[in-house]
Amino acid sequence: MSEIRQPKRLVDYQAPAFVIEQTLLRVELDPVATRVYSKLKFRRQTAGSLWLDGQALQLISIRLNDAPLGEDAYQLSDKGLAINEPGDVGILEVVTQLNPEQNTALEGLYLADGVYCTQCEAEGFRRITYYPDRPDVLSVFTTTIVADQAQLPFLLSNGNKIATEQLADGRTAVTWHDPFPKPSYLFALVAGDFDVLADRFVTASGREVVLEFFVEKGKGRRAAFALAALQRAMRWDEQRFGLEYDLDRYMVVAVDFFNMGAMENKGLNIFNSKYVLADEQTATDNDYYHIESIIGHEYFHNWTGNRVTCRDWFQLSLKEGLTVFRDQEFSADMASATLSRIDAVKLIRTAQFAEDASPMAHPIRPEQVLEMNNFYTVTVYDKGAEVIRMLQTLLGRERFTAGHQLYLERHDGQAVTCDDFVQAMQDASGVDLQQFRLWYSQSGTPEVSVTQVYDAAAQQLRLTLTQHTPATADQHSKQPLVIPVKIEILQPQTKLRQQALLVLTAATQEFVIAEIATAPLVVWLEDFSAPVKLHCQYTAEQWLSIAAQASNGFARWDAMQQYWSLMLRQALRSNELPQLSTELLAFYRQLLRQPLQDLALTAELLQLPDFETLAGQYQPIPVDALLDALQHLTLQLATLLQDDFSYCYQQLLFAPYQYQQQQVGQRALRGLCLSYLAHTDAGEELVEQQFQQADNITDQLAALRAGQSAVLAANDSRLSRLAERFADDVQVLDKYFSLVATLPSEQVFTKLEQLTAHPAFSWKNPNRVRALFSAFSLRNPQQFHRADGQGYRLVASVVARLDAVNPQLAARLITPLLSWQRYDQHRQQLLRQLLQQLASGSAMSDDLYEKVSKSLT
Ligand code: B3K
Ligand code: ZN
Repeated sequence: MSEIRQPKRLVDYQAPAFVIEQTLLRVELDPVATRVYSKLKFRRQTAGSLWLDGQALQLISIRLNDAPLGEDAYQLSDKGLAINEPGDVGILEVVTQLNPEQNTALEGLYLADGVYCTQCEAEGFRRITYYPDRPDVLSVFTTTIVADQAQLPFLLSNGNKIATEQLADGRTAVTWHDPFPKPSYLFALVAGDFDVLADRFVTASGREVVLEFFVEKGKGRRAAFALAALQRAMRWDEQRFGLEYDLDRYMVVAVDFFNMGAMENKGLNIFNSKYVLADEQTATDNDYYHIESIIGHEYFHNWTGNRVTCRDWFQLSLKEGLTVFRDQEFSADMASATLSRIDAVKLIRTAQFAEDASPMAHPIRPEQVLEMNNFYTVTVYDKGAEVIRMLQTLLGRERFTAGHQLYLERHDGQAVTCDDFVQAMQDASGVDLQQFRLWYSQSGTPEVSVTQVYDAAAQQLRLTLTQHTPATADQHSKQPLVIPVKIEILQPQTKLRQQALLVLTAATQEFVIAEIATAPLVVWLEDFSAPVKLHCQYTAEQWLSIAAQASNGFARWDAMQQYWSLMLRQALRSNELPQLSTELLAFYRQLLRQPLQDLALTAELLQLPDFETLAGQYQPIPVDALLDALQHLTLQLATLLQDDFSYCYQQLLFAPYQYQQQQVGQRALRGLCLSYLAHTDAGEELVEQQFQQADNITDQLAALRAGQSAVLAANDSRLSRLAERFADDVQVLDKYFSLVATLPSEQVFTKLEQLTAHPAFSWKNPNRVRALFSAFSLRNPQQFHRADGQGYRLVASVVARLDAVNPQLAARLITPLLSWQRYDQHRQQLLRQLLQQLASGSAMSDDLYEKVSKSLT
C-alpha cells in the first residue's frame, strides 16, 4: 500500500463549466452487451473543457453536433472523457457498451436474479454512460428502454410513460419522461417481471397519484403494508410540512440484490426487498417499524433531496440528516414516540460514538473524501439528524417549520449547501446561528459535565455545565458548540416538576433557577437533546428515582441505562462481579407485577444495556470483564426475579397477530421476560412452547433468541425446523443466518462455514452476506473479540474475498476491525496485523484503501 491515492477536498469545489439542459437516453438491454445511446444538449457556464465522468465503460462512438468527433478532439482516460473545444452550446452523442451481468458491485446498471436494476448514487451513473456525474448538474431526462417484453414485461424509468413502440425485430421500446430537472444520481431504470400491487392517493389539493409496488412474483400480498405506509407518509408530509407529491405516478420496485436499504430515485424508488415485503410469518415487529420508516424516508426525499438537492457530495447531510430527522418525526407519530427516540439514541451511542472514536472520524459535513460511498455513515445520517433536531429544539417547532418551508421555497430546483439550509433557518427565525454552524464542521463527541448546588435558604438551584470535545483522528483542536440541554426539575417531596432548556455556548456556564422550594432532582439531557456524552455524578439510588419518577419515558429509560453503566463501572473498578441491590430488585419487581401502560417501554427498562453501548464508555474496552459482568447480571436477574418474570409472562396473552402498538408492546415485554426465563429451569419448556404456539415470526424469533443465549438443548432442533419451513423464503432465511451467526460459542465458526454452502447463500448477495457476517461482527461480541483472534481473522478473510466482488460491501464489513486502538494491547496487535496483511495483499478498491490506510496511520 505504498502508493498514495488523492482524496477530493471540499475547499476545491468548482462550479461545472457546462450544464446539460436535456438528456436523452436509449438503453438497449442485453445481459452482457447493453448499449447506451446518449444525446446531451449542453450549454457553457464558465471557461473550461466539457468533462464527462465514465468508469468501466466501453466507448463505441462520439459525435458532436451531428459529426463524428476526431480522436484529437477529446481525451479518454479510465476516469472519463474530456472534450477540448465543444463550443458554447451543442449536442453531444455518445454510445457506450456495458456488461450488466458481470456487474457484481451493484453500482450502475446490473442484472441480478433476472432483473435489470440501477443504483446511481453517489457516482454510479458514470458506469452507465459518460456524463458530468455530479449533483450540481441538473437535467431533464427522457429515457427509452429497449428489450424483449416477453421476457421483461415491465420496463420502468423516472417520470411519466410517454410512448410504447413495437420494433420490427420483436423488441419493445418504452419511453419515459421526467419533467423535473435532476442530477444523474437520481436516474433509475428497472426491467423485469413482477407482481404489481397498485392503489392511488389523492393529494391535499385533489390531484390523483397512482401508486405501484413491483415485487418478486408470488409476493404481491406482502407489499400491502408498505403501500399503506406510503399513503400515510404522503398524508403526513402534507400535514406536518405542507408538502405534496408532484408527479402523477409513484413507483417502488423491491429487489433482493441491493447494497443498502433503498434509493429515492425520482418517481421510481428502488428498495431492498427486506424493507418492502412483510407479513406476520416473515417480518418481525421491528421489520414493520423499519419498513414504515424507510418508505417514509425515501418518500420525504422527494422534497428534501430531489426538489432541493446537494451542490456536492460533501453536503450529503443536507439531504440525509434532514430526511432522517423527517422520518424519525414520522415514525414517532405513527408508532411509539418514546420507542422511536430510544431506537435513534441507541444508534448514536453505539455506532456513531464509535465512529467518532475511530480512524474514520469526520464531521457531518466531511472535508475530504476518497470514495464517497464510504461517507454514507451514521455520522452524516444520524448525527446529521440530531443536528437538525437541535435546531428544532432551539428555534421551537413553529419557527423551525417556517425555516424548513423557506429553505424549500428559496431553493426549489437548485443544488445547494448545508450553509444555505442554516441560513434559511436563521432568516425565518431571526435567531443568529453563527456558532451553531460549528456542528457542521467539527467532528467528535462533545462531553458535557454537570454539577448542581441547591441553596435551600435562597430556594435557588445553581447548575454548572462545562463542555469539552476530545480530539478526533481527523481534527485536533475543538471549539465550544451550541448545546441545547433540556432538563426536568423534579421535587420529589412535593411532586412538583418543571421543564427548562439550558443553552450552553461557552466552555463553562452557570445557570440559576429560582423558586425551587424543596430539594430537587434534575433529569439531564431529556430526550437526548444534544448528541453528547453527559457526565453527572448521581448515585445508583438517584438514577433509580429518575427511572421511577421522570415524566418523560425516554428519560426513564436513559436513567436505567445510566444506572447499569454505573453499577458495571463500579464493579469493574473493584474487580468484582456486580451485585443487585434491594432497591433495584424492588423496582424491577414492581415493573413486572404492574407494568407501565407502555409495555414496550417497560421492556426497555428491564433490559440491560448492550455491549456496544457500554464499550463506548471505556478506553481501552475491557471486553472480557464487560461480557462476564453482563452475563452474570442476566443470570442474577433471572434467578432472583424468576417468579416475577414468570408472573408477567403469563399475564401477557397471545392474540392473533396485528402490527399495532399495544400488541407490539406485549410481544416486546413477553420476549424480554422469556429472555430471562430461558435461563431458569422452566426455560426449555417455555421457549419451546412459545416457538410452537406463536402465529408470527416476532414471537418465534424471540423464543429462538432466548433459547440461544441460554444455550438450551433443543436450540438446534428449533433452528432446523425454522430453516426447513422457510427453505425457499430468503426473508426468513436471513433471520436464520443471523441467529446462527450470533451463537455465543466456538461452534459458530463451523456453522458459519457450513452456511456459506447453503443453497440460498451467495457471496454476490449483500443481504445474505450481511445476515451472516455483519450479524457476527456486530452482534456476537463474545466470539468476534475472541482473544485467540479467530473472530477477527474470519471477518478479515471475508472482507478480502468480497473486495473483488463488491467493494462497497467489503468496506462496510471492515468497520469493526478498524478501531484497534480501542482494545487492549493483545487485541490491538491481532487487529493491526490483519489490517497490515490486507494492505499488503493484491490491489485494493478505493473503498477499502481509504479505510485501511486511515486505520494504519
Ligand atoms: N440515498 C440513498 C443512499 C445511497 C447510498 C449510496 N452508497 C438512500 C437514502 O439515504 O435514502
Ligand atoms: Zn436518505
